[in-house]
Amino acid sequence: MTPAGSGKTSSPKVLALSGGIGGAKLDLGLYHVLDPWDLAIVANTGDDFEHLGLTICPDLDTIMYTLSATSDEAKGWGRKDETWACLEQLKALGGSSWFGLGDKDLAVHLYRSALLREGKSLGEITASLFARFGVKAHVLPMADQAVGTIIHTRDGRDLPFQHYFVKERCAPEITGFTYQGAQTAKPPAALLDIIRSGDLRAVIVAPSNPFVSINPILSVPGIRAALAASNIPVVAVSPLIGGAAVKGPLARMLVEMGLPATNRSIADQYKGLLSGMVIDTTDKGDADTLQDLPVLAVNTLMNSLEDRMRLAQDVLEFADRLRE
Ligand code: FO1
Repeated sequence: MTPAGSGKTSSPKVLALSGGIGGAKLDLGLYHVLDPWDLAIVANTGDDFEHLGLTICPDLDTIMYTLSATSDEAKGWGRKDETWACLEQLKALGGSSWFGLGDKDLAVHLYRSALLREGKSLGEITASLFARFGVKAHVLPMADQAVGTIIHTRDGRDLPFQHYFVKERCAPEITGFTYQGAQTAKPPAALLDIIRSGDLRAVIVAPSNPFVSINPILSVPGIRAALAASNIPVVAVSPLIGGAAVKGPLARMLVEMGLPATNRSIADQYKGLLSGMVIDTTDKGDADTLQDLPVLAVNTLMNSLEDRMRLAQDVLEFADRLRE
């Protein structure tokens, strides 16, 4: 079985469920320790939005820039060596400039949006973009249809994710999430083929935010069920270290939702799905609260490429042991 749009003849061996910045770090480690075509990534598109007439897919783009070594590593999103002439001109005109669109990045949004208007699917466009960036892995959006993460706030508003995250800098207190459009979205056929191929060695839930990166993927009908029905080890890497997120509002979100900022809370988000969990050495003691799950405690902080590769290798070996 060959996933549509790829240049590869055999089925992937590892599937990662991934959000943007933190997820992409582990994706890169996996990309380097595996034959790249053995890696498939299903990316969150719940952060996607329409802005200035363009369709923006931040997590897909973050993964694409990261795997093609064209990302701004300091920010974790956008392109390296970026210029901002268009945004500056837009600002001078009094246009909307709260979302940081660099000139190089804009080319991707223009390309994608034009092809969507011509009737191409997001999956087809994604395959074409990743190929043009020279990425040799199968990267699939979680659905071709729009599924938008909506943040419900204590002050009674329903904010699209980027409005909460970038425009309001995660300030509003949250009370819950809705994945708008999920009920009618369809899982990509290529993804179900990969899960059912019998060729997968492991499914890895990247250290992304469960509420706004992984649960949106699992909200697409059929994806969670296909994973739960398979006998492939599913291993989650916790995005928390010592009760704090490496980046982003996860710890605050947990507290605002009335949940402790612990690895137990992360595991609970993936109930019925996990074969094991990888936590940071700092949190070794949490194994007591995760007695229903095999746990691997290793260094999960990924500062360098070596860290990303080492963690990827640790996670794969852990999954192999769970399979035995
Ligand atoms: N994050 C910000 O904090 N500010 C921005 O202005 C911003 C612009 C942006 C443009 C393109 C893109 O692909 C990502 C961008 N991000 C920005 C990151 C993005 O909001 C988040 O990384 C994800 O949606 C969360 O995973």
